[in-house]
Amino acid sequence: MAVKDAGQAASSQSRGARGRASRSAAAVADRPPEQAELVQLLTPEGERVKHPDYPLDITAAEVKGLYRDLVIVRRIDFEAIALQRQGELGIWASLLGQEAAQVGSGRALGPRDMAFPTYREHGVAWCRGLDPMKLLELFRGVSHGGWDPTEHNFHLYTIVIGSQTLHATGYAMGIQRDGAVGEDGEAVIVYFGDGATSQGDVNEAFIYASVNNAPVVFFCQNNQWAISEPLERQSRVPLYQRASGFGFPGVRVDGNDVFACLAVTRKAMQAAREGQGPTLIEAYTYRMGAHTTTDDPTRYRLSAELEAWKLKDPIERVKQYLIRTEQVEMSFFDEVDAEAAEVGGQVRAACQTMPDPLPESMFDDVYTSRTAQNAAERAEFDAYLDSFVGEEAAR
Ligand SMILES: Cc1ncc(C[n+]2csc(CCOP(=O)(O)OP(=O)(O)O)c2C)c(N)n1
Ligand SMILES: [Mg+2]
Repeated sequence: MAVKDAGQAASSQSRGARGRASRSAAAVADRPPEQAELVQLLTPEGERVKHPDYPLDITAAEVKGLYRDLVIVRRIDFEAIALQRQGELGIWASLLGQEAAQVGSGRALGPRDMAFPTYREHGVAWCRGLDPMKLLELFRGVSHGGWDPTEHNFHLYTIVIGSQTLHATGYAMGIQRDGAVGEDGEAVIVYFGDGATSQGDVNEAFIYASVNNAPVVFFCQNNQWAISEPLERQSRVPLYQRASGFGFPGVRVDGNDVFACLAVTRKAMQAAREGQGPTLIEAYTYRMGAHTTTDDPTRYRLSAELEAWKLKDPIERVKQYLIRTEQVEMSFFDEVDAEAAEVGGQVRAACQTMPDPLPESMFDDVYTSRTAQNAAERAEFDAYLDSFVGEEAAR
C-alpha cells in the first residue's frame, strides 16, 4: 500500500490547486502506514509490541481462544467456497484475510451490544454465536436471509452497500433514548467496507451519529478493494481521517492483528457505551480471495500484491506468538485443526441436507400481520401451484 499511497500523494499534488488541507493529508498518506498511524500490538512475525493508548492484558487462555476462532472461521469460509464450486451454494463472499479484523472486533463486544454486518462478516457471526448454517441458508437461497437479530444481537446481512450504517445509527439513537447509555451502557458496532465510504448513506450516518453523539462504532474493513475498484478510487486521504471532518475520532488499526483489533474496538465500544459518542475504526487489511465466488481478481490486480499480504497473515502471527512465548504444546495446533475440520464437516453435511422451502413461504414475514393484498396474492399463487397437480398426474 505504501506504493499506492505515494501515488495518491503524487496525483493530489499534480492537481495543484486543491488547497493546504488536501496537500497535508497527502503528506500523511505518503508515509507507510506501518511507520505512521497504524495501531499494531502483534507484528507479522508474532512479536508483541506495546502501544501507549492501547494496553492489552491478555491471558494465554484468551490468546488460545482467539487462535481457535481464527482457524475455525477460516475453515468455515474454505468449506463454503468449496460448496459453492460444487453447486451447493449460489454464491459466497469470502472473508479470507480478514479473520483478525472480524474476530478481534467481534470478541470486543458485550452480549448486550448490537452488531450490524455487511455480507462478509462470517467471523463476527461466529463470535456472536450465530449458527454458520444460518449464513449458508442465505447463500444457498433457501431462506429470506433471516435469523432473529435479537437472538444473538447480530443483525441481518445487508447487501445494499452502506445502508446498514444508517440502520445502526438509528438503533444507537434508540439506545440513547431508552436511557441505556452511561454506566453499564450498551453500544452498536456497524461493519462496512472501504468502497462503502463513498456512499451517501455512510456519510449521512456519520453526520447523524456525530451530532447526536450516538453510541455507535463505525468499523470499516479497508480490504483495499471494492470488487475491482482499488482504494485510491474512493479516497484521497486515509479513511480513518475522514472522521475528523465529521467531528469524532478516527483510528487506523492493523486489521491483520487480532490483538490490536480487540484492543481498539474494546476502547471505542466502551467510549460509546459511556456516552462519549462515535468512533471510526479503519481496519487496514486485505481481501485475499475474490470479491465473491462470481469474481476473478486476476483480471484486475497483480499477484505481487497478494504475495506481499500473505506475509502479514492474521493467523500465522498468532501461531508464531504462541510458539515464541511457549504458551502452548505443539499438540494444541493439531487439536484446533481437528476441531476446525469437524466444524467444516458439519457445515458441509448440513448444507447438503438443507430442505428447500415451500414456494408459498415467500409470502410469510412480509408484514408483521397479513394484509388483504398479501392474502389475495398468496391465494392466487396457491391456485397457480394447484394448476400443476392434474398436469403431473396426466404425465
Ligand atoms: C448501493 C449498492 N451499490 C452497488 C452495489 C454492488 N456492490 C456489491 S459489493 C460492492 C463493493 C463493496 O466494496 P466494499 O465496501 O469495499 O466492501 P467489500 O466487498 O470489499 O467487503 C458493490 C459496489 C450494492 N450492492 N449496493
Ligand atoms: Mg473493500
